[in-house]
Amino acid sequence: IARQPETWRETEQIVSAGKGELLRPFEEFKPEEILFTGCGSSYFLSVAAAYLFQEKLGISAKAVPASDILMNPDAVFAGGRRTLVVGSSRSGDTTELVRAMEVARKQPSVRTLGITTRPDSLLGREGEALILPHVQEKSVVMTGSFSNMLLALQLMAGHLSGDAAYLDELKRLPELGRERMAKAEELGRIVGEDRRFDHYIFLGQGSFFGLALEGMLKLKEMTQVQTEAFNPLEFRHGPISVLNERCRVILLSHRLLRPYLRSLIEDLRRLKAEVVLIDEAAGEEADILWNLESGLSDPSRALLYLPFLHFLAYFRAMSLGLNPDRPRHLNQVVVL
Ligand code: F1P
Repeated sequence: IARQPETWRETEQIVSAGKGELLRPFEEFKPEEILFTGCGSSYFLSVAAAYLFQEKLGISAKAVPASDILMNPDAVFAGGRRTLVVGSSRSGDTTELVRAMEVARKQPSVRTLGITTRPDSLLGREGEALILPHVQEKSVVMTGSFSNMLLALQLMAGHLSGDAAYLDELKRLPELGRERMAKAEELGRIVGEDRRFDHYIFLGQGSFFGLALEGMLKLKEMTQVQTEAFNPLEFRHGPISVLNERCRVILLSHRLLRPYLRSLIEDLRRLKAEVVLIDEAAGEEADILWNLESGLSDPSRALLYLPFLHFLAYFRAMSLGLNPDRPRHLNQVVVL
């Protein structure tokens, strides 16, 4: 978890060195739509990436689970638009993802691009793929691969949009991440070890919804505790009924949420939940507030939230006497 910022620098160099080839599927093929796909964490980073691409490039982009492409390509590719499918997979061998990419390649107006950490995997060997070989994880649970694959996609969006300010912000991430690691670990420990709570809710707006899903999945995988993720205002439409004093809400703030933040936090606290707010500004009345003070815009800041989310799950697992690297019922690669 803690070495992530070191690996971000190398990802930036790999994308920068290979950008000619990497951007070709976008620039030559000129997709009308981009579909980001994957399974588990790799699907959740796709959720974040799709939002970012829409925001940065103004192109229609969405995330679909790889199994949707595999099981119903006619529905997924209905309309026959020129579509680029970007499939992410740490292992590069997850069955649904590998088969979904095969199915996609057979469609008339579809091109594919894979992202993986394993050069010798099925995804790494077939079709066009970006490989991040410096990110090798022993743990069953994915942490650094998530942030690095997401960063690679952010960098691509930066190069494609020609947004130099955005690229400069992304280049600062290794340094900013390193500076905030001790705080991420400390806060992850405080929140993770607090046994007053046994229900965790992660809320994230826009691209941060993908991060909320990732925080939820890490905690669920490592500890099997009850945990959910929602878009912040959607949470008010029904799910809010679960709140009580055993609920902890982790709120990943976003500039778009700012006009609604105060009343949302008031609602959550009135219903007895404790709120952990990670924000880029001070001033809101949360139970715990971490002001990141990164100076980064929202589309660049995503990676700074991840070590905290990972540490939270790690410390919760450790405090329960569980091995965070080897959760029950899980393997590094899910094959069908
Ligand atoms: C995807 C994934 C992980 C999850 C678990 C099983 O793997 O679902 O998100 O943590 O360990 O695999 P991949 O396709 O990215 O290798």
